[in-house]
Amino acid sequence: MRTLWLWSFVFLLCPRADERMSMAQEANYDEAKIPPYELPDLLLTTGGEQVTTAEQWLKVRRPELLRLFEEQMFGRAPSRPVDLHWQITDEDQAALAGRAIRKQVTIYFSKDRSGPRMDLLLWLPKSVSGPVPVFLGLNFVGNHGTHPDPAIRLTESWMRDDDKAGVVNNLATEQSRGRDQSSWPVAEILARGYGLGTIYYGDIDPDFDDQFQNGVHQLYHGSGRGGPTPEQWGSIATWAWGLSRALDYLQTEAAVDAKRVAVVGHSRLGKTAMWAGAIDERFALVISNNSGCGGAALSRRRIGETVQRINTVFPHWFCDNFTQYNGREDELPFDQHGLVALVAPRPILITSAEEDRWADPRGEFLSAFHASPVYELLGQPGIAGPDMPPMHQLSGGRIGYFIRAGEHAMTKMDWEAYLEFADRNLVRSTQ
Ligand code: GTR
Repeated sequence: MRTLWLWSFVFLLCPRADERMSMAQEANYDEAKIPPYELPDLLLTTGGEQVTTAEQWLKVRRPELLRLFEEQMFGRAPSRPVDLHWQITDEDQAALAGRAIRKQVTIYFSKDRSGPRMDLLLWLPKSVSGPVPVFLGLNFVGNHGTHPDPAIRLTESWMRDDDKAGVVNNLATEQSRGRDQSSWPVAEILARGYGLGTIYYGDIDPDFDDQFQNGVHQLYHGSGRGGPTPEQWGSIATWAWGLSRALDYLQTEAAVDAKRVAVVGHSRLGKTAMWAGAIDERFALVISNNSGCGGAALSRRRIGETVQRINTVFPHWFCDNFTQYNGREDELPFDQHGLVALVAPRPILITSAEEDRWADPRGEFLSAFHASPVYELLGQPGIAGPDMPPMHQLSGGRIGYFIRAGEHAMTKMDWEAYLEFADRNLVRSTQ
């Protein structure tokens, strides 16, 4: 089912029929056909120096690796705009039959309120007093698509047409309210004492290749100013930038413990959550769900989606420099275990789905395993061995791993793992 969906999507986006066919034939799912590869040593600097202390990792190797990921893969994003500001447009102290506080906050990226902006939907538990830890994640469907509550504003941003789901002329309609509520079990999250913040990713940057003219890119490119240079932000870095701007707001929200914000995402937004957590150390915990190629999966395994395939079908996701590695994974100065390691010593949870072979569950697990030496250097337990754990069992230490049966999706069962991992790792600070 997912494969069918995926290929119809590819066929729509990909320009030439012969190219499409060759990519379909290219995808490998056979472990025996993985070419031999060697992962770059995380504890070796580009200058050939061995990293043996936590200080060396934090002061030398981490900044170097972060810069490589930035310049060669995701692209550099601007800093916080000076005129960033927000307005609370809705606050209900007795939402969900009195169990929740619901807030809606419009975050403006410039002074001009008719310019680019994003809407944050924030749920806080009523049962807990004092600042609460919060999960923060982008959604695919508009905030109104994450929950049936009629008070949630319908997004006005561009959306991919989908008649059945109630998206017509690239705009959401009432019919799309709550259409993806299974990905966002709000009641369970609140009952466990956590808040949840979510934003439609298309508010920040609509997900199609428009040469960086729309969304927040309007403020930086276009109108004769030229698109991003080869090492400047692609869409994933842009969405991650939006998550940081949401955190800027959350830091001012008294009901939120901004030192305990977990950034979470599924699929392309799982890649985004990882990059957001790597680049912005204010995120206390990172959760990557089915993030696959460009997320948790090791690129050198070339199982399912490859670097060439992702850069061809989604040319706007990464910075232009990343196309140099199409079909040349061995020349990458890093692999995705490095992205996991950039989160260290903060906790990170990688979750996979058994049937999601396109995202290479084993490659996602191996990234977590191969990032472990960095965690251990920093005095934190990683993943103990190279064998995948049994299904439905949260394993690991400060790097967690969880695999469930089923397809590519973010489900209630995944959320149970997130909540358990957060309970173990997102401990209230003593100050
Ligand atoms: C697929 C893409 C994956 C993944 C997925 C998603 O088409 O190949 O990398 O990100 O989309 O975001 O649903």
